[in-house]
This record gives sequence, C-alpha cells and structure tokens, in this order.
Amino acid sequence: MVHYQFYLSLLLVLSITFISPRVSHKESLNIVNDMANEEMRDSENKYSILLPTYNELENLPIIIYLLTKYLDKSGYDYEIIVIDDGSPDGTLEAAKQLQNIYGKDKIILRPREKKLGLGTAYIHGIKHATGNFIIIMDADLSHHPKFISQFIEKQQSEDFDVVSGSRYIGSGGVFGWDFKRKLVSRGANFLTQLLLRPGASDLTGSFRLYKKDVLDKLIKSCVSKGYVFQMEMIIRARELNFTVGEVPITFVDRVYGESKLGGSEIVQFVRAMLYLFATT
Ligand SMILES: Nc1nc2c(ncn2[C@@H]2O[C@H](COP(=O)(O)OP(=O)(O)OP(=O)(O)O)[C@@H](O)[C@H]2O)c(=O)[nH]1
Ligand SMILES: *[C@@H]1O[C@H](CO)[C@@H](O)[C@H](O)[C@H]1NC(C)=O
Ligand SMILES: [Mg+2]
Repeated sequence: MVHYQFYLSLLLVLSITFISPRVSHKESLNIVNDMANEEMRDSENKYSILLPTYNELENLPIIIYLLTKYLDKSGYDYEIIVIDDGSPDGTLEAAKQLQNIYGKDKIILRPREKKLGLGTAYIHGIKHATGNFIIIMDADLSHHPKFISQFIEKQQSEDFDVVSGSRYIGSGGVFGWDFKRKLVSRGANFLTQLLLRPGASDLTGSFRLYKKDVLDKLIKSCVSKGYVFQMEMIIRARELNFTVGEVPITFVDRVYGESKLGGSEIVQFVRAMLYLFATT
C-alpha cells in the first residue's frame, strides 16, 4: 500500500515536472509572443492628451492623477500636454510641481502668456504633440479619464479617424446641470442635428480622440474659434469623409471654478451654426 502511494505521488511529481511544463512552456511561448505583438502594436501608437487650462488649480492635480492611473494601468504610451493661458490662480505653478512628480516625459508644459481662447490653445498644443493620436479633453473633471481606453478600443475596432464622446447615446448622460443649461445644450444639439445633419449625436462635446494627421486637416478647414470650434470640427469631418465613431460618456458639471457659459456664448453659438448651415 505504501509503495502504491509512493509510485502514485512519484508519477504525479513527474507528470508535473515533465508533462505540464511542456504544455505550459508552449503556452508561455504563445503568451510571450502575444505580449510582444501587443507591445509592438502599442509601441507604434502614442496618445497625446491635450489639457487646456484656465484657472484649474483645484482640478489639475486630480485630473493628472486620474489620467496617469488609468493610462499606466492600460499600458498605452502617452504624454499629457498642459496648455495654460496665464491663469491668475497659479495653475502653471501647480503643473510644474506635478511635472516633478510624474516626470517631464509624461507631463509637458506649453504655457501661453495670456488667455487667448480654447481654439488656439488646441492648435498651440498640437504643435508640440509627439503622438500619432490626439485626445482632447477638459481639465475641469467634467470628462473622466476612465473613458479613454474605451475611445482607444473604439478607434481600433474600425480604424476610425475620429472617436467622439457622446452624452446622447446609450449610457451617456449629464450630471449636475440646471434646467437652463440642459435646455441650451439639448437645443443647440437639436438645432444643429436638424440643420446640418452631422452624423454624430453630440456636437458640442469636447471629449474626443483624433488621428493626428486628420486633426491637422480638420483644424486647417475650421474657421471658428472658441465654443463652437468643437461643433465645426465634427461637421468638417463629415464633409471631408472622415469616419467618426462614438462612445457614450457621462459628463459631470465642474465642481471647482467658474462656469463660462453666458449669454454671449449662446449668441456666438447660434451665429456660428447659421454660418455653417449657410456654407456647408
Ligand atoms: N488654455 C486655455 N484653456 C481654456 C480657456 N478657456 C477655457 N479653458 C479650459 O478649457 C476647458 C473647458 O473650458 P470650460 O470653462 O470648462 O468650458 P465649459 O465646460 O463649456 O464650461 P464650464 O465647465 O461650465 O465652465 C477647461 O479645462 C478650461 O480650463 C482658454 O482661453 N485658454
Ligand atoms: C466624399 O464622398 C462623396 C461620396 O462618396 C464624394 O462625392 C465627395 O467628393 C467626397 N469628398 C471628399 C472631400 O473626398
Ligand atoms: Mg467645463
């Protein structure tokens, strides 16, 4: 009986050391190959995240912490480009400290002297981007970094030229807006859908991923600056036959800092929309 148990356990040990290693060796080779493939695929792609900031002292450390957390986990190659327009609250000084924490290769500062507007901030940032993909998002925590990996997966699924975050499809939505703001956003979107038939459900949103060369072309073809810039970009994209994918996102209203949507923005928006309607 003792012998029987002995031989049984010997057989077990032998089978573990000889049979299963061979299988797992082969498997591990496959895994190593897969990993190499994945790394090769990913090493070809680099994502430049543009963060325009104006008085985002409270938000910047949080958004950068979240960005690095999610992107490091997913293993994508990335850089974060902060474009601060001389914020009086000292956003740039905070950004410099964050650069010391996270590294100068990850956090890149491209400040400008004074507040020159969002549209030109993007253009300024893109000039310094080294990635072949550009991600544009707000720094005020309205756009959650957790969606970025979904943007990337969506882009890769059909090789989309643009992937746009949408509050108006699937699980997307808006949190923290009052009725007036919701009405304005919905109204703007509805009117634009009606007049311009853009082929995207969220036109005024600014959480998007672009192929860099596509973004360069889009920017060249855009005439508007500021709030309507995002809308024009997506309309030009359709005009130039670029493909646009959509990912549902939840948009959370800013907690810190002041909202900049006033009457003049609404007037500006309507004027730009009519202009686009007349010219496209
Ligand atoms: N560099 C730069 N960034 C800006 C400028 N204006 C706004 N931003 C930033 O652009 C992003 C979007 O601007 P927001 O003020 O959040 O605009 P919004 O989301 O339409 O409005 P609220 O969130 O309600 O204020 C934020 O990260 C701002 O800090 C600007 O003139 N220059
Ligand atoms: C876009 O596609 C349409 C239809 O296929 C074509 O007529 C048009 O010339 C294309 N536009 C551009 C800018 O390539
Ligand atoms: Mg905002």
